[in-house]
Amino acid sequence: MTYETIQTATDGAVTIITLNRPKALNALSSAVLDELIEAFAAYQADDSQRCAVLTGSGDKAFAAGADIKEMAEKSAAEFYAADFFSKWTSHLVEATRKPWIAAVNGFALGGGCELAMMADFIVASENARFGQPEIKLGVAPGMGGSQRLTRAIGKAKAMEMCLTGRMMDAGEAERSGLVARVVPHDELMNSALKTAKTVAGMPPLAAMVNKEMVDAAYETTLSQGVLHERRLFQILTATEDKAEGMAAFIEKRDGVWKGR
Ligand code: CO8
Repeated sequence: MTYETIQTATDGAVTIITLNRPKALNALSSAVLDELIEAFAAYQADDSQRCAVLTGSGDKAFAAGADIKEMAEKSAAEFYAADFFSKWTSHLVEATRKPWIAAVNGFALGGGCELAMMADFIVASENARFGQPEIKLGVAPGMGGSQRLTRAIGKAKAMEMCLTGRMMDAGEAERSGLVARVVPHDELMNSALKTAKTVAGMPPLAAMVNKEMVDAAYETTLSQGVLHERRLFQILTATEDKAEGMAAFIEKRDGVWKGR
């Protein structure tokens, strides 16, 4: 598949998706969204692919936000009629049940920060900068930033960032719980790929279930979440991969996963 605004590649069982508008700091236009939807659907549908990494091209940005030039002329009626921004959540978050990692290589601002937060976790280069500067444009986050940022780093910092538009550097993002790990800039893709290959080497149904369980913690009460976890755990015990995983442990060998 050939794309105009993104690139895709595979490395074994890992799909690499690269936002590819470096001159516009990988701003997220409608064309980018349409292509990302296709790329993520292809990843989800391909049984040979077990983890994905999303990153930005160029040295400067993961994505500097939704495309301001595209949005500047749109009316409120157009935003509302199109339910603008809704497809990000429905396709990249809800429909993508397999794991994916954001490898943030530079600016992740506005929609760029929101897109990174849709990933299962973020690996950041030392150059990464996160922010929700929409207030400076007279607007506010629209792709989940006010909710996911607050859940990730707490009200005080999220409120400060949304109200001032200030950027958070990679070190602060790691200390605050926004990113899983910070690595030297030149090692970002190697490091993200290594992690993705570790995830891709896991039993695929168990990977999906683990993702679903952790995501449930965002949505529900503790007792409901613990019950949901226990039921999913019990269902997983019926898989061939569970029998294989436990046999492999006892026989001191690596498991061979079937995804069923
Ligand atoms: N949209 C479109 N183009 C962009 C964007 C963007 N979000 N960000 C950067 N660009 C373009 C610039 O216009 C410039 O293009 P050109 O060369 O044609 O002038 C090119 O990328 C390089 O950018 P800069 O020259 O600005 O590079 P600097 O190194 O000087 O600055 C910054 C880098 C600080 C990242 C700066 O580009 C910046 O502040 N960008 C915008 C960040 C931002 O505000 N993001 C939030 C966008 S809004 C959003 O995501 C949620 C929805 C908001 C709705 C708004 C409705 C009107």
